[in-house]
Amino acid sequence: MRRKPLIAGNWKMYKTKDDALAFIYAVNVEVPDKDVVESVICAPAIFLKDLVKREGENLRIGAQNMHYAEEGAYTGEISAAMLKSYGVDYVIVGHSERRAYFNETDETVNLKLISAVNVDITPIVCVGESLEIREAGTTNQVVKKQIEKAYLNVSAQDALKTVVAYEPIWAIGTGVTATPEQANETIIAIRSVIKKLYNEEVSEQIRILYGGSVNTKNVDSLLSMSDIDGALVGGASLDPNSFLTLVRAAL
Ligand code: G2H
Repeated sequence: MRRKPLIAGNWKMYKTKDDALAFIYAVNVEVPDKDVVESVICAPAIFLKDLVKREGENLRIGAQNMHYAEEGAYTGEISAAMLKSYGVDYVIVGHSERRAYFNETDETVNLKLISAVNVDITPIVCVGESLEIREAGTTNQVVKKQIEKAYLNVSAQDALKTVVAYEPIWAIGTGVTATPEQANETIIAIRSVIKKLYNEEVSEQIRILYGGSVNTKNVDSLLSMSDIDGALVGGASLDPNSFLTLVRAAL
């Protein structure tokens, strides 16, 4: 892999405060050098302040969602500037669970991407197809549309400040992983969309992760593929030893 690998845990709605702190204490000192592999934990919003306070030299903390507006009458929401003010460095945008259950659309993904980059938070922009689409053979067209809409009005310079996560919906939390070849093939297609939107430099430099039932057993084969730059990991990121194994696989 020519691009710096990134392993991001997505805790989703798991753990209590004590669990979260125990994880950080266990993992912090063991995480490899951030100049070699970026290690990120995207935690529920309520834990962010405590986790950022305790993050070590090599671990970074991310949020799982944010609102796109700078500020306003949006009860219950959190802005990018609020996240930044607590030292949060990453945010997941457009995860399929948010698209499915919380009305996230390609349009809000685009606005959130722009808003995150504006305050120097790295958005991890999720795209991916349903099983129906995979079986119909239209994965590349669907993912192309998602990317084009997510990056609308985003300059090449700002696109380079983002990370893409390709997460086929049929592989999320199901135990069914896309084969390394399937994942790589779609990620190559995403890179060619980015090349068309911008240029070769952006498409070669932007990092694209795979997500969907990544675990300690399949991570090596996924990361060995030419265009997979890391992983967005749900279930297997909850246990400290499992997370560390995933991160070390990217070394
Ligand atoms: C996909 C992934 C993390 P899991 O949602 O974003 O979860 O690894 O549990 O499939």
